[in-house]
Amino acid sequence: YQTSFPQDFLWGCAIAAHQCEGAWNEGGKGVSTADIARLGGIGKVRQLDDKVDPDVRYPSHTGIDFYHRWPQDIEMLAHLGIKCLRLSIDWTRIYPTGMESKPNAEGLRYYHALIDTLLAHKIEPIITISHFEIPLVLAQSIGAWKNRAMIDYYLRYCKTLFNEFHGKVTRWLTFNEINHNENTTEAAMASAYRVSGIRYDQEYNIPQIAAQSSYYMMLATAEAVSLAHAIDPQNQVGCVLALHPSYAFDCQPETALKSLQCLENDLYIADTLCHGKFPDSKRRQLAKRGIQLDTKLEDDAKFQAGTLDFIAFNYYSSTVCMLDESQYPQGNHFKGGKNPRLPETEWGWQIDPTGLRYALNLMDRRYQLPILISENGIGMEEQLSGSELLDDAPRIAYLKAHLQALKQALTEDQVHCIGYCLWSCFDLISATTGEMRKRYGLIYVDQNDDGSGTLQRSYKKSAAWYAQVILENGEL
Ligand code: BGP
Repeated sequence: YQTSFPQDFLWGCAIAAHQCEGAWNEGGKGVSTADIARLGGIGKVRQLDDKVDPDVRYPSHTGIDFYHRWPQDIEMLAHLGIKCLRLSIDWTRIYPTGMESKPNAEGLRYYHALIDTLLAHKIEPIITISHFEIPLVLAQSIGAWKNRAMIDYYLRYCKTLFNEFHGKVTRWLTFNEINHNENTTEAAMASAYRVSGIRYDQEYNIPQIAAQSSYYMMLATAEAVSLAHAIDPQNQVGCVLALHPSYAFDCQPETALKSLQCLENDLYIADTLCHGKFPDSKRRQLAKRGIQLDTKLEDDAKFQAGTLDFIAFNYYSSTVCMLDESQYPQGNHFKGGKNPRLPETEWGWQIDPTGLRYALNLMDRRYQLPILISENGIGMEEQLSGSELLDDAPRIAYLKAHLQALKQALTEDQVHCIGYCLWSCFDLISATTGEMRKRYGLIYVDQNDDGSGTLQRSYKKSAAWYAQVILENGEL
């Protein structure tokens, strides 16, 4: 049994291409759905354009210039002693429109160089295949994941990656926050769009389209697992969930029931991917709501053959379930109410380390698969003054409390967790708001919302703290 963190525990960080790379039209890259998302402004969700407007500054177009600065950036990470870096490959660097028959050699060269450098530093690359960006041409011509044809385009892209990085990468993640595709409340529609490339604001039968597109993404995941195993039996494939435990607000049994139903509804995707079967109850529930899925007989065998090797989840906050949803705060990123017992960040994300332990227990018992915490961290407004080391004590406190909860899950609950990817090593573009002002990094990046920064990097105090945690293998 476990008495501490395992020796081979994957201490790491996570980033995503469109939030850091920039160079949106270099190296033969095509335009992605992320490249038309405007800056939302202070705490505001980003709005989408139909095409790139030359008069607008889109945050993904410059990011933090990782595309040009990665050699120094990796060097800085290597000093922290991290064991893995979860990074995404931008689909449009490999297939600019998603529809080409041959991949873009320049895009592949870039990722080869990056991955080779990580390996040279003994940092394992864990690759997210689709992290909130899809070739815009695919989104606009075939409706992205609304269309079954997406599966073939996605698998063509996957096959290229599995073949190219054979022997270099063995851990893969098919989608980031796949379950967010069904979070189609008005406030969260943009995050659903990020996952599936579907303009829910322009759809009239949202429940049908959300269920159908999730079905196709699940099928694509199962097929990607089988493909990855066929190309290299060493390959391990997971998929990332967004997990935010939803506690019943009061002691009413009805609230507890509703909270259970919300959870079940959120987890049916992971159930399908881990158990290899689309749940019968979900099928009946959909039918009752008049939702007919486009399914094929052979799909069932594909689900069965392509179950995940491990499960991954991002955890930032818990939320509360209330019977009266009109009490939910407007514009809340997480569907739910506020927990009066918990503090929150400047962006209203409630801080709950026990929620991480809760999520770990839930995943472990339900799926009995190795778990990767694929993201966890805190977004804060921070200002660097002169050459002083930025003292981000609240971040250290946040991380420490969450790592303590993780340790309890490992040692007291005997949960099987293989790694922790901190979001993030660098300050980068916020996915929901597009802001730079919402900083997550262990490393400060001098970049502003208007793009006026010098892009210079400097360690914050949390960087040295995390390096020490890694050195002591989690002895806090
Ligand atoms: C997760 C995303 C990340 C990241 C993080 C923080 O949902 O997977 O891409 O951005 O949230 O969110 P934000 O940047 O919106 O604060």
